[in-house]
Amino acid sequence: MNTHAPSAPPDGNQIVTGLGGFTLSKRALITGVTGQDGSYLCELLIAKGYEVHGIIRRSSTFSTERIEHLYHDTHLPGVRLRLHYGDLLDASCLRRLISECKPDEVYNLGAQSHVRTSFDQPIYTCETISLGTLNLLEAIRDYRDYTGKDVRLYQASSSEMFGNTREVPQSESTRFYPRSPYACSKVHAFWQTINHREAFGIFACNGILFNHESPRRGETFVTRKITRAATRIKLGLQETIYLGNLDAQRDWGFAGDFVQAMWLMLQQHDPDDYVVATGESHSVREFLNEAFGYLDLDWQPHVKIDPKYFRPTEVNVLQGDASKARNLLGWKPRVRFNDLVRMMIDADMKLAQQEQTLASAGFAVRQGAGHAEGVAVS
Ligand code: NAP
Ligand code: F7E
Repeated sequence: MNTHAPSAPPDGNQIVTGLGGFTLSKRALITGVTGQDGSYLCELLIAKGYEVHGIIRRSSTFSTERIEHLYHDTHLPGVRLRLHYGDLLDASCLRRLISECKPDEVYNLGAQSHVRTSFDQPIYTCETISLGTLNLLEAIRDYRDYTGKDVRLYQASSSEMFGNTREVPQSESTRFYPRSPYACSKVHAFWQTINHREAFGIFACNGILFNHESPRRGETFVTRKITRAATRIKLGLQETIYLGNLDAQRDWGFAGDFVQAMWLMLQQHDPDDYVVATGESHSVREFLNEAFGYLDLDWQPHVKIDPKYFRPTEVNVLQGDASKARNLLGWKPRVRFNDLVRMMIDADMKLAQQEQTLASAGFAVRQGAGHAEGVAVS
């Protein structure tokens, strides 16, 4: 494996000096590299001069759309992103990848991350999140025990763990009350991470991240479902969007800001757990107002309620208090709610315009998740 940095990374912090005065870049291993956060984190780490290794699942179609712009033929010199097949459920593969990649930092972002889906697939959700995290922690522990090399771990914990709490805003000291198989699994992974830290001295941090969105957000999460539908409605490609609970409130931030906090946690002297949030909470209804309003549209005639999008147990209000991250990590969000909505609408408008061009040329156009309700469980 080529570990030599081809050129000086922009952030001098990230250089470690090897034997003989070579500069070696830090190495990171990311699970969930093909997801929304994985793609932003990959960009951040590459910009900081890291050599990034990503674990992808084998699939009959490509799942690398979000990181295509970062991927180059690994036969070329100086390549910074390398992809490996693997799965969080495959413990032996994780062990092998850690001993081959020799990462300084591991970011565990892989998960069945859809809360509504977790009610339909609770066991699979639990396996990927709870067992998957434990598989990774154990691989790191064994690697450290055999080689003496410390590996730092970031665990993607979630505000969903606060669930039905009555405390607003929620901070690191708020009691968890998970309300879905997804959230229960994340609570298990959260404590497993802390236990490996306390029992085995692993440098492992939980980032308790509140909802964060972007133009790369999966199309069945409510924000992207709305921005995809609103732009398609604006161009006459779609008439209606079917949604569930419009009263739920979320603290929505920008994924590009949130991955900075992940990295900062692993640069500290001691491992710890941090809430990462904007501190601002809005309802799904307000998101609709903002998104359709930006397009000079009234959302009401276009939105229909479909009970299948209600959750058996809902999380009503999430609003984070990220004082600890602000004070200890120096982290703060740059993108506020209105700008986030506009960023997503602007990006989806480009997509809708491409679809319109294709449609007018007689090509079949893929329908947005907000329209293809028959298939998508969102
Ligand atoms: P996402 O877009 O849904 O991406 C999930 C990633 O996990 C994908 O790369 C997926 O691979 C991978 N994955 C799924 N099952 C896997 C398995 N068994 N083994 C290995 N990889 C697997 O999620 P995200 O929004 O980027 O979120 C990243 C992490 O943060 C997740 O753990 C999520 O639960 C957590 N989180 C997210 C938020 C948020 O608001 N975004 C907030 C708090 C916590 P494929 O591409 O092959 O499906
Ligand atoms: O739902 C309501 C829904 O699916 C937000 C994941 O990244 O953030 C995300 O989980 C709210 C809920 O995200 C629809 O009932 C109404 O109250 O966009 P969502 P989520 O469940 O908050 C957390 C922090 C994570 O950790 C997760 O990985 O919107 N809602 N109507 C709807 N939601 C969806 N998906 N679809 C609807 O039609």
